[in-house]
Amino acid sequence: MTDSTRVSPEPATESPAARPRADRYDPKAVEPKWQARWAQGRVFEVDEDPAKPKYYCLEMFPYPSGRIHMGHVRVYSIGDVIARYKRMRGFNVLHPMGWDAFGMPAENAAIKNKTHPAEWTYKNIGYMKSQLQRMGLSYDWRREVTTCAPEYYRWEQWLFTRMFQKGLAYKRLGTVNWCPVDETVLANEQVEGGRCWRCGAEVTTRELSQWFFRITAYAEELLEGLDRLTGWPERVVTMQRNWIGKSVGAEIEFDVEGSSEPIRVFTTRPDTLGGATFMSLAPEHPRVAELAKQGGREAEVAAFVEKVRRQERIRRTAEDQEKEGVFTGAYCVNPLNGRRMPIWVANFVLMDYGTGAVMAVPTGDQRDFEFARKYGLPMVLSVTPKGEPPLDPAKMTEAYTAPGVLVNSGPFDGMDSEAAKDAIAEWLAARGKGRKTVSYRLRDWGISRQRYWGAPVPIIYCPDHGAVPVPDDQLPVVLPEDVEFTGTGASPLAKLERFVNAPCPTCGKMGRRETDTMDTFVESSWYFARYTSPGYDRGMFDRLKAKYWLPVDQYIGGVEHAILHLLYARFYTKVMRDFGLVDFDEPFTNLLSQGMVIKDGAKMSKSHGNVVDPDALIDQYGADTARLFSLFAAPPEKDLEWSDQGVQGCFRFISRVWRLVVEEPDLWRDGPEVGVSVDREALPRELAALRRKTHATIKKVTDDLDGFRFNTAIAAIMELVNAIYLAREAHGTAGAAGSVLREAIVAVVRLLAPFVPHVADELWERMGGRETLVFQNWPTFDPALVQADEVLIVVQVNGKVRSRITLPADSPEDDVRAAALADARVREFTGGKPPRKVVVVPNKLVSIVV
Ligand code: ANZ
Repeated sequence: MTDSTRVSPEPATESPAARPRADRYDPKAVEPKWQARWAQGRVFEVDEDPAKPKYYCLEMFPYPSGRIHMGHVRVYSIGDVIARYKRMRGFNVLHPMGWDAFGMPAENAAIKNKTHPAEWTYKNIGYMKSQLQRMGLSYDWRREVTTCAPEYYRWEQWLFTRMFQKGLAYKRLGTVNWCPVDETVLANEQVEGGRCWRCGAEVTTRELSQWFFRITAYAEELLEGLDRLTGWPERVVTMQRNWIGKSVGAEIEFDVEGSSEPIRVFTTRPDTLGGATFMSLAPEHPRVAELAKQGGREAEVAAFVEKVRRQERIRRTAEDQEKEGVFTGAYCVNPLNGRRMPIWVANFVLMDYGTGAVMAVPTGDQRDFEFARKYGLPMVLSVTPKGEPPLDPAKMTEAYTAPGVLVNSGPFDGMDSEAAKDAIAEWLAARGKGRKTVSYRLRDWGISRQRYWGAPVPIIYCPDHGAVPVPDDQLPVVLPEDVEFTGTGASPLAKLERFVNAPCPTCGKMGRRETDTMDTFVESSWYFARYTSPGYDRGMFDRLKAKYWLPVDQYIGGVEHAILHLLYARFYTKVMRDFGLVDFDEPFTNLLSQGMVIKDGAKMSKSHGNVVDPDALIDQYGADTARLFSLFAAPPEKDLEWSDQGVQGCFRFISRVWRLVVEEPDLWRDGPEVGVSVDREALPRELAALRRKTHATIKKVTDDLDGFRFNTAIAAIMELVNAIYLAREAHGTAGAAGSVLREAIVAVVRLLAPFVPHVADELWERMGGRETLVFQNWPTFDPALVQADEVLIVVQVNGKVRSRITLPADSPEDDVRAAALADARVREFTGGKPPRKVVVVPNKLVSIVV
């Protein structure tokens, strides 16, 4: 359980209805007023200011689907608290917002409702922007970036042409989802349970020529860089590491009987080579047909390959998947011992990993073990446990995969298996039969989409010059607007002759324009840089401005983007760096991955029918309550369980703070910033305690905000508010009590400013504060008062120090005496007997005489 659930925001007994109406907290009056003031004062607009430290706070921008949902409320509240807090700490804060505006839903809507994707998208943007503005988020709206605007994707096309010239963008065959009924390519999102989202037909795959970004060229750097991302959650770093999937091993060549072309395998266990008894090829391996022909088993092999093609890729590699294969009839030769090895085709070998060929070692690898048992293939031991009699392959029930010593391995017999990995790789290398190598799971990034609503790939195919990049002065290649959406056949762009027919930029001969558009992940790979100079028309961004603002100091977004978006943005950053556009390696110094919003045990979503509409929430309680609840109900990285009572509690808490200020106008006669001028010694105990609590709370909220523990920060403010009510009841508001209360209430309002900015500004104004809290300094605490919260008291027995006890400062003398006498160390010396004399020096010393 978190701290925040232990502190009840408000005793349920107090009823706001008891107050006269004019004094009531009314977010409908407060919030629009302050939103207008902020906009008028342009308080969130920032420019480069070398005199101030910069802070770039960024939340992942939304897809303009139509309306914001509670997940948006949560992530944007988190980002806004950080931005507002850093502003109060004196940073020059860049906090922008924009729209990830290309993508399938707009096109699907066009097919269904006959509205143009652009119209649908811009309408949604307009509405969602008004929703975000109602939340009082502190964005510099001048910097709004919309990725479907030609002025944005122009620069993406510009970089594409550079990447093409450097070989970082290239075209090759790739697999796409294909609907045989609509005769169209489907995006992954359009495949629902293996069927076409539109017509329900079973989806098949097709090989199409596609564009790729060579992200694998950066595999090692993307992996290594993870070690330096100390501001990222460990779990995201681990997910990226696994996705890149580096394996160190060897490539080994096996001569094929009756062929001059050897087959290369990739293995992480060259030490097991002596136990390799057959070879397994991926069904898609280019040598399969030739070998089956040579082995006279063409029909069997072709039937098997066709069957595997229909199996899903994930299924093929799952551990419980039945291992299946077929013999090609051909043989190769083990380079270590000359053994003849049958060549098989197996469903669990994938073409896009390693070399698509595996040397099978049934005694060392579990899949090979099962495969060999099933098809009666030979088993030879090569690694066996150290210091034990060798295993007997006939009696093994599973493969032996741990390290051990080598047997049946010729010159390497008796060698430690770990040492043998290198030794065998070197032995092979010396004979031209292999070499040490590294393999990555990471694949090149397929960016081609056979869709309309995306940035066109800026290439023209010329009969003489092949693929020619569109020159800079012809960019952007603008997406034509007057197209027809049927959802069937080729992409709408391919049917548009006006678009397709284009002269070759090199020779002027009529060519054909590329009709593929780019994956929307390309736009989101660099938008953070565009915010630094959104209107810039001489490049992707103004380098000087980018130099001031970048990299992003704090990035915030859902963990569902832990791999692809964050990996692509890291890759793109390194590409931009290598083109001299930026001078850093990583785009996001710190990352916060917020949890989901849950209701009734399930993720809040339309499909679960448990959605709470942010508009309704704001209508009823106001944006400040919506923000406060989404920050209070859970730590940011955990899931947030929706609770109507929690929302009401947050509203009541704000009302309670409101009353503290408006019920005591006399406290504010001289404004909020009058210091506390009271004789500390003369303060009644509760008031001294309240002062300490005020300063301790400032310290705690500051520490918690630095650590993004928003929920415990809010809980601490709630506790302070409770203490203020108690002190006011006991001591009234006159004289010294008034000045201590004032100090406490002022602290509450200022500490609340990042969380509930509208009501905080309103109260600040009612207290006589100047302007808005946006630019007020963050409150500071008196370290002496914070330390004094607890004191260390020395306990002497007969004049000698025997123990030390910690007690709340200013504890009553009786409490101190009792605690000292009960201390275990003290009792050793008093023998538990009643003392002759006890002297208490407050907050310092207890002297016991026995
Ligand atoms: C022989 C061997 C013996 C292997 C042994 C393992 C254990 P990781 O660690 O994931 O990189 N392999 C290689 N390419 C493959 C492909 N395209 N599809 C399926 N499996 C493939 O795995 C590397 C190991 O996976 C390689 O090492 C190879 O099997 C298999 F006792 O080679 B090994």
